[in-house]
Amino acid sequence: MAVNLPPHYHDADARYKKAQTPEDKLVALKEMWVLLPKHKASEKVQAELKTKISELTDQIEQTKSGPKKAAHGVFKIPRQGAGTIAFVGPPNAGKSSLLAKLTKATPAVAPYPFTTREPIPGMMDYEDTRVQLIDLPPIAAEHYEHFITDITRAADAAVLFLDLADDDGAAATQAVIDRVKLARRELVPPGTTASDDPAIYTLPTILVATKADDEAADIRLEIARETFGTQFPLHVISAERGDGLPELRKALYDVLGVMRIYTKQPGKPADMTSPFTPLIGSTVAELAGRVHRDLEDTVKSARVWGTAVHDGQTVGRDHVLNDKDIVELHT
Ligand SMILES: Nc1nc2c(ncn2[C@@H]2O[C@H](COP(=O)(O)OP(=O)(O)OP(=O)(O)O)[C@@H](O)[C@H]2O)c(=O)[nH]1
Ligand SMILES: [Mg+2]
Repeated sequence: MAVNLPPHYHDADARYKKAQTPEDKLVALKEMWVLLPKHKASEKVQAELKTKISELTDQIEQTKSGPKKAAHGVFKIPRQGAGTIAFVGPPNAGKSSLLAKLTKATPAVAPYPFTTREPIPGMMDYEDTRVQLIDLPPIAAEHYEHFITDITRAADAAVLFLDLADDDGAAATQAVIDRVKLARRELVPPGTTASDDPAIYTLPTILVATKADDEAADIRLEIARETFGTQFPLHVISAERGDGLPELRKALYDVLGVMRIYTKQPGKPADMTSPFTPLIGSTVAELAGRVHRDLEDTVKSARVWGTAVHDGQTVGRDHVLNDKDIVELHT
């Protein structure tokens, strides 16, 4: 879709391109953000601009906090699967234990805090899709690894942990929310619209209360519900006994807000083994862009088998697809 941009926007864009310092670039980008018309047709430009502003803000702050801490991109983890979910939580809460339960990854687990020092990815199978989970070092008021800021921006959602074996579990979890906020990461319930401030990165979040097998877990769970019950969807689990894990797997897939679309070639059966996973509400053109970059512009129509269509019905490039549709793209 074409976006009509006001002339001042192009002036700011020119200043951005000429700017020599990150600070000047950021000023120009923020002007562009204010001038950009915010509607459906400009969604892609909005997203690109937001990412640039967020990245540059992080970069400037990391440089300020000393060259040693500006470890930009040291732990860049390539995205894989239907989406990426970052584990944020207090020390010793059972983050690595959960990763070990849900994926084939083998992180160190130990009965003392600060065991995990680096991000550790793992792939969780969910039906015929896979979700990338990233275990992270613990977060506390006085303990924050700066690379977490980068890893969380690259994530689509977060799991926030609460330790039901710890009397101070709720306070420790609140400290995590507050600490990531200082790094401009806002943990919000799924379905919340993103912050208007492009420097703030919004992460749809599921709260996971761990160690439900602990003998005093029930009373601490009451406190957790009172503190966070309305703030985030809550899942109560025990990595040790396996309680709540099937439900959590589903929630981790659902929080990504994607659907499964199977593609087929004309005259051939559909490939039902590895679906594409565009965001719910995506059109034929958006799916085509995931199949191949160039296809997003060149696709003209599609034949669709699934819900809301007759089998094999021909639809246009702006047709909105539904979960589990089978699609044959035509250029
Ligand atoms: N009782 C019980 N203990 C658990 C459970 N999950 C983890 N633990 C224990 O909690 C301790 C910490 O587990 P980790 O998985 O290392 O916790 P973490 O959050 O990754 O810890 P850090 O990396 O240090 O932040 C270990 O002794 C685990 O065995 C559980 O479901 N029940
Ligand atoms: Mg750990």
